Amino acid sequence: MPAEDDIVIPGVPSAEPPAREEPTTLREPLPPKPDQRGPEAVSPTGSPTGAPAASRAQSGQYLTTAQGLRLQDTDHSLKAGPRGPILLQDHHLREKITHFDHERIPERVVHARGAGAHGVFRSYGTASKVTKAGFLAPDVETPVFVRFSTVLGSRGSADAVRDTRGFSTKFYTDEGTYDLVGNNIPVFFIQDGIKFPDIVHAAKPHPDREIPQAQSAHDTFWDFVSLHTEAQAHTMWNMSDRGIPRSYRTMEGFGVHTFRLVNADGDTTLVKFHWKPKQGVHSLVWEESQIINGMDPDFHRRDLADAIEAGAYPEWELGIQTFPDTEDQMFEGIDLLDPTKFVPEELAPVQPIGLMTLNANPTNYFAETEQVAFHPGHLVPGIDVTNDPLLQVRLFSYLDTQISRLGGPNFAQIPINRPQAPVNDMLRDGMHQTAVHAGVAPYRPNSLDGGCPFLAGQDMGAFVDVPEAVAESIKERRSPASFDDHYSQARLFFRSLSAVEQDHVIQAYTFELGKCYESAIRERQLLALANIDAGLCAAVAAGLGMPAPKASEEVADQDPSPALSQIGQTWPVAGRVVGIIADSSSDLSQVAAARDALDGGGMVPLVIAPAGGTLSSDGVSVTVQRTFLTARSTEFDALIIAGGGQAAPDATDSRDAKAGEPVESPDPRVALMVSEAYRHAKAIGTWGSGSSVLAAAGIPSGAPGIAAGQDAAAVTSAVQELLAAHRAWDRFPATGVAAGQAGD
Ligand code: HDE
Repeated sequence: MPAEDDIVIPGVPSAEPPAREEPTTLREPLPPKPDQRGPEAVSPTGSPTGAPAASRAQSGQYLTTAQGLRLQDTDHSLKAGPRGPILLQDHHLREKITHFDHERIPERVVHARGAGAHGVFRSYGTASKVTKAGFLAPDVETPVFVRFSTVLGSRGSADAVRDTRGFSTKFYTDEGTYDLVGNNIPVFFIQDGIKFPDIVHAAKPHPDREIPQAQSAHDTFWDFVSLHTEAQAHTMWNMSDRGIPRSYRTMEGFGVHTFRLVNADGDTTLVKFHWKPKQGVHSLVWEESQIINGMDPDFHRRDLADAIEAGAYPEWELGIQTFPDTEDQMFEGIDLLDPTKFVPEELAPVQPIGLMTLNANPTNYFAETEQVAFHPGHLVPGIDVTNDPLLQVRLFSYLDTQISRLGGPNFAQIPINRPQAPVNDMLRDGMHQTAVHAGVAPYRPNSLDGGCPFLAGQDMGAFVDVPEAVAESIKERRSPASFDDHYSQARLFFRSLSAVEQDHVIQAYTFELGKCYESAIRERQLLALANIDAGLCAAVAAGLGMPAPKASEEVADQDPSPALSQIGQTWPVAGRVVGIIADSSSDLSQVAAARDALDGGGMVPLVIAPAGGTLSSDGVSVTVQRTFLTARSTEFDALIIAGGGQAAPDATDSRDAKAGEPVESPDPRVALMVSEAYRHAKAIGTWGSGSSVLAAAGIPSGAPGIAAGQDAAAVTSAVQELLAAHRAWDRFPATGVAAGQAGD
């Protein structure tokens, strides 16, 4: 058996363990951790510099000013005597404080809270028939940077809120940077970008009290979506389990809009982009996400970084749904220019075109994740936009917002934003110019700079706008009639879910509307639900204690899309977190063996014990990562109970309120942890005295998702198998609704 110290638990803060004494030996700054990477060393104009990766990090052994002047003291201001006033002359003090005063930049208007990672995209070449994009040719590898985000919350808000998630990918291709700026939900709230400020104002905290933070469960949000019923389809996805993903690693991603691909012959194809997580699509349950937001507001950020640090590199397959580029831009009755509509996979299969692997954490959050600037208009030859009125407004918005967020027009020169293709753009000067442009003739044509730069032809990699015909028309503010269907896809989505997922949707609407103050808003939203599904409407109305209204519109039924359900398959378990509850009475060789087996399977095993330090007996010792005080069930995807029988000395409500009244056995925090895991449909394994903890937590023996036995190895592998199915949903009988029946 390997020594248990071989197991590396992610979360180590720096490249070397610290010494207990303050270090005094001169040395160069520590390198980044092995799991970290920074932006490529390219110049502001995209040329490879050949500089080492760490060339942008701090250098030298001594503390200096920003001008490189060595300093002797940074803890005392220059004063007139030890008790005297501080002198204006103290340049180091003023520089330090002035820089600090300006450390923050405006956060993103939306998607302010995010987490990023570096990676690589390898193309299968299967898209070559429909696009000439070089990075989609066979076996081309392209560096990428991805930023995931929530939409509503501010920069410091909690991760596990109910919300849409952003999924933005920057491909540093040889032909210029391509950005795919998508979400984890394939439809959007509004059909025309002119309403974006309105939906965002409605969804953000109320302007008077600035509450609630990062939530849609409030009056202004539901006021908007019940008045603009085109928002009902997206809202339905948000109220489903998709609104509370387990991890950024377990989310699908969608380009949302229809894009236009162009191949080498100039033929065009309409497409929708999909990211399919190799880890499977997996969500939290609502109580779990509420606890997480208090226990660990950084849950998703930590999860992504830990998984990468542990070598469990998350992967997504990029896929496309393709549609003929017809004049009406419709497919099977679905308007491809309406961003509130998606195309079920059963009608147009998602064809895989490449694999993305995220394999390095950023070295510096601010430099990379905060300063990265995406734009749906960053295109490459072979990928073009369509006239989707939401996309058209985005094409304006992103460039505009970066100018104020990143302090001027030169944000493309920030290292994370630098293209890895030569840039010769004739854009000059401006705030924070870091290029040193040569020559005298930044205009075209010129003769003084030798005519440089030249225009490229189509055969030299130039981007050529697709010469799309624009129908003769009148100038007007109006949407096409096909945009009037606001309910059929919300119905399609709801009716495609399994009964347990439908129960979650009912719970989410009932919770959110239950948080609204105004009954008129609740009534209006119930009217929308009546048009979507009478059973759903009746169940939510019952929870609100309100009458269920009748449908007011005839809504077309569509075939359900089984691909929309997240349940019923198995997925890889790498990166999943398993808590092992143990104490000094546990058989530690079994605990160590379980840790090794889980670690060997790519999971992260964390030992939870009455106190920190090490558990030792019979010559075996096991390092403790969590204690009954610090642990909460929400950190773990599964629990193994290998002890925890006796209450620890701090198991009293005066020392840890969650212990409640003192009891002798088991420790009440263990019983709480296990009962929460049970309620959240998580796998639980037990051996030895562990089964008594199950009984104390009120868990029936033989319940689904429980692996109990005397053989620790068999229990561990059974837990691993249960984890592969994500949750034991059959633990609780699902009600769902008899779609369209109840309430009729
Ligand atoms: Fe965005 N959006 N958006 N959006 N969006 C921004 O750009 C905007 C929309 C999305 O990780 C902002 O750099 C308008 C759809 C993501 O840095 C801003 C409209 C989709 C991110 C902006 C939309 C998105 C943003 C804020 C309606 C999914 C985070 C800061 C026309 C396809 C990118 C910034 C990151 C960010 C505007 C609608 C996704 C204000 C006007 C639809 C993932 O420019």
